[in-house]
Amino acid sequence: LTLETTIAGRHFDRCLMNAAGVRCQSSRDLDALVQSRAGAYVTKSATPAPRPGNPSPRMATMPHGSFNSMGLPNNGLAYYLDYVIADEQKRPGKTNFLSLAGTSLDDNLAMLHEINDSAYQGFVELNLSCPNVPGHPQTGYDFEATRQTLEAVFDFYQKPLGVKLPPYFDMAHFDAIAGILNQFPLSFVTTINSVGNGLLVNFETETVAIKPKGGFGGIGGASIKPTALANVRALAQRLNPDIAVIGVGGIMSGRDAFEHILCGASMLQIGTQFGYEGPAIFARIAKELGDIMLLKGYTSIEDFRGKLKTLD
Ligand code: RRO
Repeated sequence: LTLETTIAGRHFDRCLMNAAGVRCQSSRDLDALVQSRAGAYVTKSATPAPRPGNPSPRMATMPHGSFNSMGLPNNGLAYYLDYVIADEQKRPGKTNFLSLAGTSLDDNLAMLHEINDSAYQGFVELNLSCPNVPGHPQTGYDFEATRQTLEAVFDFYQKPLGVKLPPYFDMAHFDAIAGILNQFPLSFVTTINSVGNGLLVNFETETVAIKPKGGFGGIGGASIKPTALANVRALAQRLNPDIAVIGVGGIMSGRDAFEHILCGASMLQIGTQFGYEGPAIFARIAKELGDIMLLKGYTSIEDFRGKLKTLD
């Protein structure tokens, strides 16, 4: 029995990794991911220069999830690019993910030029869906801006790249975004980012729960699994088969991982629950997923990936 997977011709020993943003900001965080049973890691979304992010409190726990408006705190592109290049030298042949989230198209293009000219061989996950930077709408909700971004990127960028998308909630929007993504040589799409701009109310204090943006923030964790599964499924059904779907949203158990794969995911990212549980989660979920596959008689994820049945 194997949990291996392939994305754009790159092999991964296990189809489990962290979701961008969670426990991946410092080299210490990233070292812990390297040491864990994750099949890969993704670095905290980078901007050209380091950013402190939004004022605290900027994260809250919920009974069935998480709530954040971090505001893109990160150590700047050079920090993450140095880390991933050094890691590739230490562990040749291992592919990882460098996440980028410039707050303008120019910032994204400047970072991609730097990466294109560097020794980095791995994947870039271009984040088109950060919900938490005041004054900056999520690019993924603007179909024309998304198309223009990808035009400008693929005009020069030569290395494997995918995009991190916000959740969509309408069949017409699934059609529209897939129609655009299919025009470009993307290696993967990662779906979904947090469900943006929810509002958490503290009943006792009659206040909002977090300080940035008047209390509005992105929802993660168990509560968003149905939305995540819908986005994985809808995109897997619409995208060119050479664009892999990376599933993220509400994975807390091997069963959740199994459901994401049934919907079409080739790789699974864990955010909220990785934040709560730490790097040991990857061994736990791998074991639980392996046990389910054994019980069902599957020996690789390709045996059931995308094979969710409908009732008609
Ligand atoms: O840093 C954040 O506030 C953040 C980002 Br960039 C993102 O893409 N998703 C999220 O939930 N938080």
